[in-house]
Amino acid sequence: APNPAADDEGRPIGYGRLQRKEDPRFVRGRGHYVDDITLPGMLHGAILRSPVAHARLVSIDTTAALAHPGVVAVITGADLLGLGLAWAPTLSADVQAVLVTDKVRFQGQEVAFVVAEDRYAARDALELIEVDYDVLPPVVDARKALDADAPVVRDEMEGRTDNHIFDWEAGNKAETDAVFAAADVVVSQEIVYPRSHPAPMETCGAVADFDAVTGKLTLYETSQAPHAHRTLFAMVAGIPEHKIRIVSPDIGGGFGNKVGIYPGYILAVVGSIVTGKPVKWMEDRSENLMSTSFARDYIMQGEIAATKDGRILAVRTKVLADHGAFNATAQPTKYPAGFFHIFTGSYDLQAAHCSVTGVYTNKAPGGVAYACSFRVTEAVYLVERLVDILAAKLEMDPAELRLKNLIKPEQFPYPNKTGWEYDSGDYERALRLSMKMAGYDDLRREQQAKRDRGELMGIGISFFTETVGAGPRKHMDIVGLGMNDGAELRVHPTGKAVVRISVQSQGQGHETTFAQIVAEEIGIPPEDIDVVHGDTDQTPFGLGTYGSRSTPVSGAAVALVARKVREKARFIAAAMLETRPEDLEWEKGRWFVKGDPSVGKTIAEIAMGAYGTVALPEGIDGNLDAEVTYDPPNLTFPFGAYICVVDVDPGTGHVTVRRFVAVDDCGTRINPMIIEGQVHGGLTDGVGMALMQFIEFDESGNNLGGSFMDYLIPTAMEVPDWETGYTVTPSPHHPIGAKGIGESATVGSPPAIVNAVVDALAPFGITHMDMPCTPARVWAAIQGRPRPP
Ligand code: PCD
Repeated sequence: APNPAADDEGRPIGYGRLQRKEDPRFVRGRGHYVDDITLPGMLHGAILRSPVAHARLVSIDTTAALAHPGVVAVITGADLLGLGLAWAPTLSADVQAVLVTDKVRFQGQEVAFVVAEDRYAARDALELIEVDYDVLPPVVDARKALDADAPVVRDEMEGRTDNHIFDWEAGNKAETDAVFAAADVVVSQEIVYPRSHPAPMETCGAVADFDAVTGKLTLYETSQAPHAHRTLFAMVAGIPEHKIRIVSPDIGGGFGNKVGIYPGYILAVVGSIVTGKPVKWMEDRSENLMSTSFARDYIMQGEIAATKDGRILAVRTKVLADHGAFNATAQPTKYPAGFFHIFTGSYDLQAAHCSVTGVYTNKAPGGVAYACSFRVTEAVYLVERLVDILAAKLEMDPAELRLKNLIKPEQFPYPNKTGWEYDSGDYERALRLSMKMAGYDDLRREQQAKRDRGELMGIGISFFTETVGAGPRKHMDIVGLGMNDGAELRVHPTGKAVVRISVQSQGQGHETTFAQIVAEEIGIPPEDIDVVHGDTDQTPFGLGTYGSRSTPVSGAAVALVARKVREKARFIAAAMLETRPEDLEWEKGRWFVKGDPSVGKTIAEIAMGAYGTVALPEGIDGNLDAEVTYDPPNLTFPFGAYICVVDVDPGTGHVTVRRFVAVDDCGTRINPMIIEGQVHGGLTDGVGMALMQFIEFDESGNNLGGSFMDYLIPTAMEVPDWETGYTVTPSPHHPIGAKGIGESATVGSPPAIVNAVVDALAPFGITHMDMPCTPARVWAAIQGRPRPP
């Protein structure tokens, strides 16, 4: 079979740049999303949301809404209290109000649910619900959340008198403080990673269909983790788990936004139980931006210590984490700040320490890992900004400073100072390649020439290490569920195969890449392998797609299940050839007799044999199927070197990203075309975060980013032609050596862009600027400062 990627793209895996199998249906408009689902007799739900951020609920009158033509039911918090469903557990051992019972805690919070014959009637009836709010002063600024006089957001919790959620730390404080005390140079900076939102193209929604006769609930929902949702629904709603089927059909982007269980999903289920009909709920864009999981919102006080000749010794940081009104952040149980403790970055340090304090505020709940494996994004941004600030202080070139401090290839597996073991890396090679691709020295010369003319050009570097593939059951779980994944492979009699996987694609192309993994392992062409996912009745249990874990965990499961089938095929082939299994040798797609290659059986022949009449050896049953559940021994640590070139207009403060070079290393590359697409998407996202998008609130707690007029997302107009490169450093513990790639570029690009903007403004004496670097902020930053000579 053709393998166009074989020679120049690292180790070839299953047909390289294969066109995506899912695209024929997407480009023809034949995708099937939640909102495309219409069931007989289906009703429509709509949510009434609070216009204020903090208020006591005095009364709620639904009489007029109920009388509105087409309205079938109106559900309030009081109704849910009666059903024991007013509060639902979050993914972080907190609870969240499904509908307000006592107090509104953020603007846009769910207050009532209308079920009607069509979506227009449901929406119209919302206007007829009369709610009396007793408005309270909100706490909006996390810095004020722990003040003695701050309003207490969660006063419904027994004995609670403040907004403190957790304190968490990693690393060794005493050791770190000692290194800092003895260091020649220390720089410190408050660095804010502002609140942002994943804003997937498709908003969240669900169709709930509860069959009162069979007692079975079928729930179609926009979910990145259908199996985990099934278990949680069983626990929350008391429906037996085997009576719940979750279907996550085509999903129009997840980016972390579809990991959690939102009140809307639960309300659709309640609506279906109450009315006895299927109920659809689909949120609109503003609802998505205002009420579903936000990301980031970390205020980080960071410090870095070094010798005067630029040897980095230690980093430390204190973080204030704003979790909004309910702690609904999706992180492995042991890590309330996710994988933030990889803030030691890609450098060989003597010591490190971080402490994170989480607080409640009157803002939407969440703290989701938006295109980020559990807070890696914040961690990478922190250290990469600090390294640049240190470079400025030492008057060293930021590339040179990095090259001097990167972990060396021979140091892997590298135990960092906060408990991670980096699996593999060759950092200097990646950074040198990015510098070569960018023409780094020429860029610096160009910059100098422009500075001499008073023009503002900036070059920004970031070097990042991610930690993806959560995760080993000895280290992590989400709500008690170990983060493992199952895979089942069936080869039919005619040699065509179906692989059932536990993860759920939201656009990443799993139907293609997972078929490629199987193809590589057993030699059936990818077009003959169907990948089934997103339906809990049809797939093995697993924790879902986020944190770039599909390839590291589920991809490994798929490689191993294919190897299991291959091994079984050896026994069947031996029976067919009347020889011993140990006398057979494998070549892609075929077992043959050692020393006599002309005598053998292809996988298709073996499949037919398995289902045929040949006598099978003891312990081998008559099929060519296998299943596995994979527990990864470690996470994978992809890395990359990014270089960004910007021009800044001093008159308007406008930043143009002129060039962007991205060198990524995700170990063995399955489909280079898909990888490039993943990187392009992530880089574009990074431009959004660095330059334009953030969810801001006014002092009353009004969300100022509740539409795409205010929450700006980048388009093709704002981004350059991406220049991508790669190195291949396989993961030593992954069956095919692959690491994740899906989030690398969102993690690595914001610091490169901000470093470039700050570098452009360096002649003004500017050493730091918080994201997003909007024209207004950039312009304001240079006002009143002497113009560069
Ligand atoms: N790959 C290859 N090779 C390698 C790796 C990888 O080929 N080495 C590929 C695979 O297979 C797939 C992709 O690539 O297909 C990706 O992968 P990964 O890395 O594993 O990842 P996943 O898991 O699959 O996915 C996830 C991610 C995330 S996480 C995110 S955000 C984002 C990304 O993904 N999202 C999205 N990307 C994307 N894309 C699209 N289209 N859409 C979406 O939504 Mo989170 O946590 O959720 O926040």
